[in-house]
Amino acid sequence: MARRSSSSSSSWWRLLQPSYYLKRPKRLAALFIAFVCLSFLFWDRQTLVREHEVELLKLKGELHQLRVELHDTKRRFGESTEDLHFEISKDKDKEENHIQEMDPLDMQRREKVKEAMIHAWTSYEKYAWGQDELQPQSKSGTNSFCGLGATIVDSLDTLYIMGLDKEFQKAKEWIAHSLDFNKECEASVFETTIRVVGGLLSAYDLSGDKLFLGKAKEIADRLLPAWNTPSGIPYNRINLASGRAYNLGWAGGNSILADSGTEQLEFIVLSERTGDPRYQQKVENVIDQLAKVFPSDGLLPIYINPHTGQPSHGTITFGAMGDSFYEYLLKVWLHGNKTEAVRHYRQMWETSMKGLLSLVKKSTPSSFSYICEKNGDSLSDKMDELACFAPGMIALGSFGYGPEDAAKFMSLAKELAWTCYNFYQSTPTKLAGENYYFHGGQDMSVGTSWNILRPETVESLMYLWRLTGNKTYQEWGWNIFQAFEKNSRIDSGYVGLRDVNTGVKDDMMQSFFLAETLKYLYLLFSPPDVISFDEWVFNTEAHPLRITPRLKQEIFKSKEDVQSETKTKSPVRHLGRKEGRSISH
Ligand code: DMJ
Repeated sequence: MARRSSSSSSSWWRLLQPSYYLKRPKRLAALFIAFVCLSFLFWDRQTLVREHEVELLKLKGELHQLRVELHDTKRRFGESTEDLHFEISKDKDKEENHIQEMDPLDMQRREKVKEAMIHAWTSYEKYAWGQDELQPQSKSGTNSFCGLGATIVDSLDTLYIMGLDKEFQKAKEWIAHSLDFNKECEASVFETTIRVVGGLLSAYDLSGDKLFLGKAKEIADRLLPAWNTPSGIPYNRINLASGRAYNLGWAGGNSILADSGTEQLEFIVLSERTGDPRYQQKVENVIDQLAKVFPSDGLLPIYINPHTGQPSHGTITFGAMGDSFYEYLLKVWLHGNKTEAVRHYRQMWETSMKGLLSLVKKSTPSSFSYICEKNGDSLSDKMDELACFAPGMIALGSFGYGPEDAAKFMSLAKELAWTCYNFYQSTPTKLAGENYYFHGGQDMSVGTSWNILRPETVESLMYLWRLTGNKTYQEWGWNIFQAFEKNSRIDSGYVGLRDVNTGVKDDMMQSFFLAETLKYLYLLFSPPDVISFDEWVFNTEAHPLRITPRLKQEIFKSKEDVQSETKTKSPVRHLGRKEGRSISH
């Protein structure tokens, strides 16, 4: 018996030896026929699967179309369409992932990013559930945002967009039963708005679940007293339980520009979704006050006096403490559908862009464009990685200009993105430091050398890829992702680096890594229709908020405004991937 089985296995083995077929035409022919038959069987099966997939997609498309028609019919007959509206958008966003013909390489990369999100999320779930952030090396949690479960709230929309439904449901349950805002704790108005209010509103806009809207309103109500200052420029800290608001001593009692000018998007959306105008009024008043003191170059120092509303002292910068004020001027305009009601935001943004041009210099010897900071009258050759959101913002805003300016700004956006990418490429770990100095003849050199998993550069790459169609930006993003995988991934999550030169790790997984860095990377490898720029605007923490149809917006406008309203320039045009041009870098 044993001999028979060993002789039969040796005869099978002979079939695999080339010598078995040498000078034996019949055996060769049999082999060839077997090969053709197997290939046919395989091909046939693949074709069947593909045909089924196409059929399925067609049916889903038809279903979607029927829902849209039902939605229109209901609207025409004056019935509520709210539930249906969200049903449609949910299905649409999910299906678009599949409907688009995805490049297999993009698909593979997107899966890797999704896997990174699962790793980050499950690590947080295991070691820090319910706390603000995970400390992966200590395998414990820490509360830097008053214990509001910042990682959970910040991750909601990323989980939703990636289709991680089970995880999204668990996060939702926690928000329903354990998220408590009544905390005797000093919170940052800015951080709480962009992460918590923004995260909850985005989850509401994506899922339609009213739980999120209710919670967003609850925390925003606790933040509102911060705007009760003589000028209406908010205090930047607030006690969540008592509502006592104040500014920090190190800022000399001043309010910080970015902290005061980065609540507009979230609070306007909250007013629109709830029908309560108070939130919108508070934050729009801030812009009205700043418009009164806005300089001709549109550049404000980082400190503003909340009593007088006057710019105080401090650096002018597109980096820390200045950055998102400029970002929101553009984004409120986009979110308001570029209508007359929000025209002044665009005007202020364009003025600031003139100012930005006056800060741009080129390094030697390699001609990297960079954005200087300004102290008094002198420029300092320093740029934060935080300012690397600017290439994306400039590219996004370039479409509102006439052709000549649009080309000029788009080309500046590309140059700055190249610089930011080189912030990463120029270090031994291929991860960027916190800021860079430019010295004559030496191009860039790292200043503060930590990396805390920040998103700004991949954010800009996502915008540039979508707006130019150039796949080079995807390659750059992929290289950055791989550097995170190599240096920052450990068994219990992702950590930052204390030093990008040595690779020494820190002990913190920032919530914006899940909210922003991984989301922007995921979208970098997704079809541009997934959270399309035509329908969504990202807040500064990467939470997409739905662009509001004009009719709803008019609730808060005066009659005169509505009458004089005209649509401004043509909508942003998003290039298809094939339309992209090659870039010289
Ligand atoms: C985020 O909280 C936001 O992007 C903010 O605008 C700037 N800082 C971090 C990410 O670096």
